[in-house]
Amino acid sequence: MSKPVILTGLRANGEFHLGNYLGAILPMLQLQQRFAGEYRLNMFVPDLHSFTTPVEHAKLYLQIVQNLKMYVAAGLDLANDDTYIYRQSFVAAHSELAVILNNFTYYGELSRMTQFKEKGEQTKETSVTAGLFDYPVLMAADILLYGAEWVPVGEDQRQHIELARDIALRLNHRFGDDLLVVPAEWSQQLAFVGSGGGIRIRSLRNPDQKMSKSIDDPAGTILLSDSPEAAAKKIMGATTDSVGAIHYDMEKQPGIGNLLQILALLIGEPVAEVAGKWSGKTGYGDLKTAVASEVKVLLSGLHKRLDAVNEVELMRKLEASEYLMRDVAGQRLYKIQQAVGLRP
Ligand code: AQP
Repeated sequence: MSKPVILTGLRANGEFHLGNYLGAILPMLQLQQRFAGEYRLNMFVPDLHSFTTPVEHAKLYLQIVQNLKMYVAAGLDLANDDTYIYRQSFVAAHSELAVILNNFTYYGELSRMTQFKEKGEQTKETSVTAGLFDYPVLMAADILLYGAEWVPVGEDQRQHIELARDIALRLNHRFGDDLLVVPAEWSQQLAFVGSGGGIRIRSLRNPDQKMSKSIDDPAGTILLSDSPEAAAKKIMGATTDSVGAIHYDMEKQPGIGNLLQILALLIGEPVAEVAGKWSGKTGYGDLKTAVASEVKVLLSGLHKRLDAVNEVELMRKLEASEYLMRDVAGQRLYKIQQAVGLRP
């Protein structure tokens, strides 16, 4: 258990989309391959985070299992002994630590979180909950409980990683430097992940907005469950611009930039290289066709592997990981409880 820890989680508030895959799942799988044996890998489902925005509760439990199956279909190697998959709500220490950390986090800090402001706007009619406001503190607990220095996530989670760092530094300053492992700075996180870091896939219909599970944007969002043909159609209908020539300029041509980014990640080449190949070309349709073809390959492969996932094996791994994580997290929680005066 002394290996350095890489940790990431994806809420189960809906089906995964292409942004989740390219921004979080793929980087994690690449890290699993690159660092097998050297690092411990925690890939968990932050299920308590799932209803910080509205969900259909009756479908949540099945959605969680379905999303776990998608990790495996995407290539997560369950046989790897350093890989742990678990559900946050099955390890009670997450919630307990979040309550403690709440008292070391300031209202002003949480009010400045862009995700809170954006999601608050989206859920206005149904009212914003304290759960949404407190989301980054629970996320800090998710990270700090396991001493994870490396947390590969999409660009939208950057502020939350920075807050987790601030909270860890604050507690260490107050109670001693060996209390918590401080997550690495954002620039180091990006360098660690390599080309997969800092990614923000945009909606195909509204490229000023990120592709998202909770925004009702069916034509702009490619779900991993979409049929390859339906997904290709969405790509072909993607909003572009009237410039008339392809340039990688996210300010002036966000729709084109988004397509270039998706293509680069799918074929595993740096976006600068892919953008260079397409630069100045006038055929937006050709670019869309190239992206659509790669998306079709991805989805048909995923669907085939999803059907073949052995659910019994998956549940066995899940329960064994949860059993172990309760112990790992419990030990760290106890140290923190001692530091703040709750234990002798
Ligand atoms: N559009 C995106 N581009 C790149 N990465 C993305 N992620 C989410 N959207 C994009 C990354 O996926 C992981 C899932 O995080 P989450 O489950 O907490 O969900 P989220 O960040 O709130 O975004 P979602 O999945 O679209 O859900 P909504 O918008 O419904 O809340 C994270 O690593 C995230 O960076």
